[in-house]
Amino acid sequence: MKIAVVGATGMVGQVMLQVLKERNFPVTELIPVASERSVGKKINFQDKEYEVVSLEDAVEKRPDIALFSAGGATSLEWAPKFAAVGTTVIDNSSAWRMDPTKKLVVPEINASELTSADKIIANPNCSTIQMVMALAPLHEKYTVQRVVVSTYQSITGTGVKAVQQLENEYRGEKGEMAYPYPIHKNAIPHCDVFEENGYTKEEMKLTNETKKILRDDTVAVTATAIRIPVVGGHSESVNVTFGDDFDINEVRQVLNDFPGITVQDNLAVNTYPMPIYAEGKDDVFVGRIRRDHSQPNSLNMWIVADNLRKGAATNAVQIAEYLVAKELV
Ligand code: 2RA
Repeated sequence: MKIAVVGATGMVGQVMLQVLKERNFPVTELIPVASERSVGKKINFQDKEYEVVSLEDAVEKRPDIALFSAGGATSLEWAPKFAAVGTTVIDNSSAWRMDPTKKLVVPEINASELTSADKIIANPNCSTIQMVMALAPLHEKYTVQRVVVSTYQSITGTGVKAVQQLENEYRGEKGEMAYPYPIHKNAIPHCDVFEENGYTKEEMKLTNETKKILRDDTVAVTATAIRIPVVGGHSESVNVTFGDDFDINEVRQVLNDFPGITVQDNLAVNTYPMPIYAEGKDDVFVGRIRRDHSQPNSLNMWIVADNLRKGAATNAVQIAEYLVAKELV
């Protein structure tokens, strides 16, 4: 497979290369793509050295699959150009996610929707992926009616500038700000930009993308997305109300049986998910599963995942693996 990674020098792009290597994805030729200032840089991949090329040059190489993580504007302009030469694009930006003609895919949930006609496929937002991974099997069993989610998001979701800001603040040094406020010893209720309705784009992604992936517009989701000084992954406190009642032990079993989920839920020995243990792993970790006694058919759970892996790079590579396995590329 001729694989392009667009945004190869960025944080998610680097993890995409790592995941392709770890999972022995059948790469016969890698086409690392980045902005003009990175063109010519050398990248080592599977014991070979590749040169970073421009988008123009990458299209001409006609890759079989292009993994994009280069921002929405680049995706809107260039994904159609790659698709036009027969490349299947898997895009990690928000550009195509809510386009009714494009599939929004978490492989364990809805990869079966994919066909060879899908030449631009959207990777959901990181905070959406980990939440729907837990909601999907429970929706199937008990019918999710309403979700109230508060997220505690890693600064790696913002990128290198945010990590640098935190490191500077640790050292008491001034530097470029990724956020309007200090992030060290702080929690900022502001992920992405605010919309007219008082919610941020990040919060509306949780609301809108969840409905599309679960293929059920009746699922009501309200979200509060918080940025915290953590690097290992995103954490989410999720309250769910179902149409049907449930047995809490059966809920744990349903979750643990779902591919890609690990239940960590044993209070007797302080076992619950945390970003320091989720970092670098591909599973979604679920714990603190407990009935919400304040209202019928409701429960709380705590969901943690590495936002750069299952929240971005690994999910995209898993979509590519599905396409190859089903001979859709
Ligand atoms: C964030 N989900 O965490 C967004 C984009 N990665 O900032």
